[in-house]
Amino acid sequence: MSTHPLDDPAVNPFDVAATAALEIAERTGVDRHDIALTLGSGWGKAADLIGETTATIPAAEITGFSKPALEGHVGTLRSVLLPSGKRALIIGARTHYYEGHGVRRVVHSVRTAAATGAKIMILTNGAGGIKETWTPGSPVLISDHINLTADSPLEGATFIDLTDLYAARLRAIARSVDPTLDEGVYTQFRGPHYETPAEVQMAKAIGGHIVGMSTALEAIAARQSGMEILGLSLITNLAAGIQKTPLSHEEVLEAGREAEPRISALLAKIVAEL
Ligand code: 8IG
Repeated sequence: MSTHPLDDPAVNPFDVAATAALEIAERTGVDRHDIALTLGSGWGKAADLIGETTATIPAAEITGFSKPALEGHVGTLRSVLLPSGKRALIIGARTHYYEGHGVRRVVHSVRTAAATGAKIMILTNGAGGIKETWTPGSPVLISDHINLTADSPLEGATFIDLTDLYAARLRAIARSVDPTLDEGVYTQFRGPHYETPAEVQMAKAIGGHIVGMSTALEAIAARQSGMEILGLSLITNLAAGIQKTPLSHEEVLEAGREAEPRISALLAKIVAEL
C-alpha cells in the first residue's frame, strides 16, 4: 500500500502543495518566494551564483516530495535572497515522469512553488539537440513544446490555454543578457531510454528541436497555477542519429559538468534582470 499523499485520488494535489508551501515557509523563515527555479543537469551551480542561500532543506522532508532518483540531481530545496531583495526558491529535486510515480508527483514541486507565492517559474534541463548548428554545451531557450507523453497534469475537464506558454517577455529578457541565445521547440518523450534515430527524425518532422524527458508536463502545471515560465535547455548531446556515436549517460553528465560554470553564470545574470 502506498502512503504517498499524491497517490490517493481523493486527495487534492493543490492541498498537498499548500501544505508543502507552509512547511517551506516555516523551515526557511521566508513567507513568500517571488521566483522559483528547477535546476536540471548542468544548471546546479546557478544556485550559488544568484544570491545568498539562507536555508537548505532536504526535499524528501517536505510533504509530497520524493527522494531523488538520479546522480547529478540534488535533492534539496534552497531559499535564496537575491541582491534585489527578492526571494528565490531553488528546486534541486525533480521527479521525472519515467520514474513511474504518476504525473501528480512530477509537478508537485511546481505547484508547491506557486503556493509559496512564486510568479515566475524557471525550468531548466539537460537535453538532446536536433538543430545541426548546436553543439554539446550550448544553452538554448525553449520557445514552445510538443508533449509526447500522452499524459497531462490537468485532471478532469480542465481546459487551459497554452499559447505563449514559454513567455516571450522572459525570453526577450534572456536574450538581452545573451543575444547569441538560440531557441527551439522542446519535445518531451517519456524516456528513460533515449530516442531511436527514427524517433528523432519524427520529432524533427513535427517541428521539434530539442528532445528531453521533463519540462513539458511541468510547464503545463506552472501555467495552470498562473506562473510566467522561462524554459532553458542545456544541449548536452546531439540527439540519437544526429550525432554519429551512441549516446551515453556518462557523456551527458560530462558535458553538463563542462558547461556548468558558463551556463550557471548566464542563468544568474538572467535572474538578476527579472
Ligand atoms: I541530457 O537525447 C538528455 N536528456 N529524450 N533525449 C531525451 N532526453 C535527453 C537527451 C536526449 N539527452
